[in-house]
Amino acid sequence: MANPMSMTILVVVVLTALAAVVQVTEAATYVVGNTTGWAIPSTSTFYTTWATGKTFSLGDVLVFNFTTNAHDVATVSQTNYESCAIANTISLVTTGPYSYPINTNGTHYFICTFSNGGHCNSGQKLAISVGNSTSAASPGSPPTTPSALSPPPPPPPPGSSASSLAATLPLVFMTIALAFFY
Ligand SMILES: *[C@@H]1O[C@H](CO)[C@@H](O)[C@H](O)[C@H]1NC(C)=O
Ligand SMILES: *[C@@H]1O[C@H](CO)[C@@H](O)[C@H](O)[C@H]1NC(C)=O
Ligand SMILES: *[C@@H]1O[C@H](CO)[C@@H](O)[C@H](O)[C@H]1NC(C)=O
Ligand SMILES: *[C@@H]1O[C@H](CO)[C@@H](O)[C@H](O)[C@H]1NC(C)=O
Ligand SMILES: [Cu+2]
Repeated sequence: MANPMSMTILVVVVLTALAAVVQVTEAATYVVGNTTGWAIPSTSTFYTTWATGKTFSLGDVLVFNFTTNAHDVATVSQTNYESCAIANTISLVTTGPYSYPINTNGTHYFICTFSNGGHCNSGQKLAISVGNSTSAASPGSPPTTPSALSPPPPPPPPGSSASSLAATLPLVFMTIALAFFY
């Protein structure tokens, strides 16, 4: 039978491993544009620059900080994002500030529809890429349409937290084994 000291070590190791998993999956909150908020920026590339170098993940939150009736936030297609077309928005939020939860991988496109797209044309537009299995590729790369002859795609991988936990389990069992030997 394992002695109390071994059991104590075991508990500490397990708790440390679980804490590491929790830390990895912690969500982040981003204030779009930092202190500029969601507004007509001083340069048309402002929000592109803001997003550069940031890694957005599922569960993160984007805060669009704007004054109601001065701006809005529309989620749009890539085509509408590029042309600042304000018809056929996917969603439209007119009350600020607005917290947008990132729920899907892929590229998310946002514009302000004010002035018939004038704010967007002045640079009030944002595109962010989430995850890796996305259409985030640069414009010009061919779309990946599945061929009728190719086999069906594999099932989606399990959630990241579940796989992290699964990766931790062998470590836990190894620790239990060691605790009994020493
Ligand atoms: C924006 O805020 C983030 C933290 O929220 C900070 O790391 C970054 O340096 C800020 N960028 C600018 C240009 O202030
Ligand atoms: C939103 O903008 C207002 C006015 O500029 C500012 O006082 C507030 O701190 C901002 N909120 C966030 C979350 O950055
Ligand atoms: C989203 O992308 C991340 C990073 O590549 C990946 O680990 C995760 O499995 C993806 N989730 C979904 C639901 O596609
Ligand atoms: C996405 O990332 C995960 C883990 O990093 C990897 O297993 C998966 O193959 C990637 N998917 C694509 C389409 O690159
Ligand atoms: Cu605006």
